[in-house]
Amino acid sequence: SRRLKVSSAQLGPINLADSRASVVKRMMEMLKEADSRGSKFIVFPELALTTFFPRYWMEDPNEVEKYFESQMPSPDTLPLFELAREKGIGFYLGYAERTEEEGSTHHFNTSILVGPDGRLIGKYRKVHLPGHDEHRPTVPYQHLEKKYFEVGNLGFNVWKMFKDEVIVGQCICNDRRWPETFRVMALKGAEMVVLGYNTPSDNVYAPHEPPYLRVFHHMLSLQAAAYQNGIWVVATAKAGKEDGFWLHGGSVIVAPTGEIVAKGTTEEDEVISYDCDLGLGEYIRNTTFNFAKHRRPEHYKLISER
Ligand code: CDT
Repeated sequence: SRRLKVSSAQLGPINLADSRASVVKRMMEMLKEADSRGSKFIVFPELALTTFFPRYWMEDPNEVEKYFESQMPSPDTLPLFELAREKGIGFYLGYAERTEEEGSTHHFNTSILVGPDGRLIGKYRKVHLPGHDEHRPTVPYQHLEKKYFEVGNLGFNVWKMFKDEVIVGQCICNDRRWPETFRVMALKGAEMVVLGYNTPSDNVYAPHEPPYLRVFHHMLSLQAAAYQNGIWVVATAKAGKEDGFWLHGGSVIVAPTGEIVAKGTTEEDEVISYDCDLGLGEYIRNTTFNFAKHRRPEHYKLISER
């Protein structure tokens, strides 16, 4: 059967004082660990190179720019790309992207898929940007993704990876809470969807929501998405307390049956791995969720209109 050994490489906290080079070093250590387990594909978190900076209100555009990458690989990330290529490992990486397009500068919350040969295979720019764009002086921290990023302009796509053995889709953090994200990629043939996330343990808009419920909603979304589309889902956290601001862990690998087959137990740098049977989702996609046979898109029109 077709198999792919996958690892999720969760990062513990990245504080404001931590350099990109120090973070890349941590990622390289985890890549070596994944390699020693025989993994061929590693999923790193969203905005993996810096602290989760959208929690900070910044008025000076030059201060904001410090968190963005204008090229990838960048000088700081190049050693990670080189090590991955040397080991023949593909990966997913999230970062803040600054790009010049049609004569103006744009900022996106971006992820890329890199093949085991070091080639850039695919890019995704986050579509569902949570939070707000105005300063909220009364809350303990901000969630300014709507201020610092534009809505992604590339849509939800899928790519053939590993000698065309598997069709992989990618998304980022809040996208995982929206069923449409996974359904569009599944309709394009995705067999595995990978993503990174930074999720505060408390809900700044609803302080009564306890941390356990935040983790439950995270798992619920991923498990439902995996089962309802017959796909593997790999989700990787940036976790722990970044300068005191708590992000929950719970990195997981979910089978197309909706079952969790590997799960992180810490909020620190941690690698979890699983040898995925890529054919496992076929029976689901051929029976209960046989899209061609059973979907009724004529009754779903409202979804794309509103
Ligand atoms: N990074 C990210 O998208 N985090 C959001 C937090 C939402 S609370 C404003 C998430 O959905 O996990």
